Amino acid sequence: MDRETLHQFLHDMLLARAFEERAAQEYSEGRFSGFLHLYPGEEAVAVGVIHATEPADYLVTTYREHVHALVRGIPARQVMAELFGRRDGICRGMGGSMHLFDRERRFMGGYAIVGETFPVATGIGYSIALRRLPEVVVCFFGDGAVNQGTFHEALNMASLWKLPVLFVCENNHYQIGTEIHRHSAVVDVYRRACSYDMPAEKIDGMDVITVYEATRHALAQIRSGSGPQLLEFETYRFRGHSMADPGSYRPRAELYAHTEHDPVRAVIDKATFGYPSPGEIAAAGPDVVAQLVCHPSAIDHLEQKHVDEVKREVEAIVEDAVKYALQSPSPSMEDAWHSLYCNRRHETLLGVDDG
Ligand SMILES: Cc1ncc(C[n+]2csc(CCOP(=O)(O)OP(=O)(O)O)c2C)c(N)n1
Ligand SMILES: [Mg+2]
Repeated sequence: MDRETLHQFLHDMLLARAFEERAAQEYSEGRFSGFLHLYPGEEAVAVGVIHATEPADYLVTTYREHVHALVRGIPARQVMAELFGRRDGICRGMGGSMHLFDRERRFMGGYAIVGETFPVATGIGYSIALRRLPEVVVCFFGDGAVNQGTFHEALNMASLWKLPVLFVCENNHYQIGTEIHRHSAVVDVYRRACSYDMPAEKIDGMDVITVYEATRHALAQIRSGSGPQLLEFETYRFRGHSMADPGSYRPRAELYAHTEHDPVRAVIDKATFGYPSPGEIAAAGPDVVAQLVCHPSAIDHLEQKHVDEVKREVEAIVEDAVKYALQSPSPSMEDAWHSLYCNRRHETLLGVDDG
């Protein structure tokens, strides 16, 4: 792992956490409303997966997607303004938290309906295959989506036609308050893929470097034309399902056990992990040296002062994003008419001519 990539991971993981915590604060103080599903605890999945993609690859995500949008390169200002429902948001304030969309960056949404991402991604995969392009579509979904019919229909079709789709399960073990073993007969999501003869693997979703490497490997195979794959990342959300959910159904001990594996702290530890002194190596013996050589961050570590710098940097980005959102006006009725789908030129489905 080179220094630049490690630095970028660290930056994006810290930005993800800071952005979401600030969104929670702004929401609690009443600066915006609607549904708000946050991502703390799951950052390594979006950061690792999306960094492994190419800019020409498409992403289809769920309603828990602010971090995916940020990692894809949508400026924090435009994501925050969208949460606030303001005109300068990425969807001009008319999508909100759950419906971020940016065609230019091939960020194809933000979907609120559980299981909705499967057919959308499969359709995009079909269009890529028809045009024989070296592109892939990444389809994010939660563990709670795998009992929807769309999951099975899409996996079957993608496998049958060898479509370039990477199905990414963010398995945080809960579908709102229902734990996975209460909603699924098979709790290892990756095992479902064998029904459709699709290669699949379960991966530690709390380690951004592991996520990145596994995704790169899968994407290279898919790009070479071998057909779709499924990766199940085991992760955990540190907050409730949404801001309306205190998450009281989870035992405290379970939450604490998972926060011990905080992916943001893990990436800081990896990034700042340096070589031990010659004396420490001599005292530790040859096994530890072998382990260090294999350690991805042993190649080029960062110093604590770099981490502090990045923390200040992301705090400034988030602060600026909130200021930007607050100064942006709400969309007008005219903006709303312009955003309506038209069935004919100048004629909206509601029959109002916007000129
Ligand atoms: C078709 C449908 N049914 C029910 C809901 C209500 N709902 C919203 S989120 C959710 C849980 C989904 O859990 P999961 O897929 O594991 O994603 P997570 O929230 O854990 O990221 C449900 C049931 C919905 N949005 N769509
Ligand atoms: Mg879930």
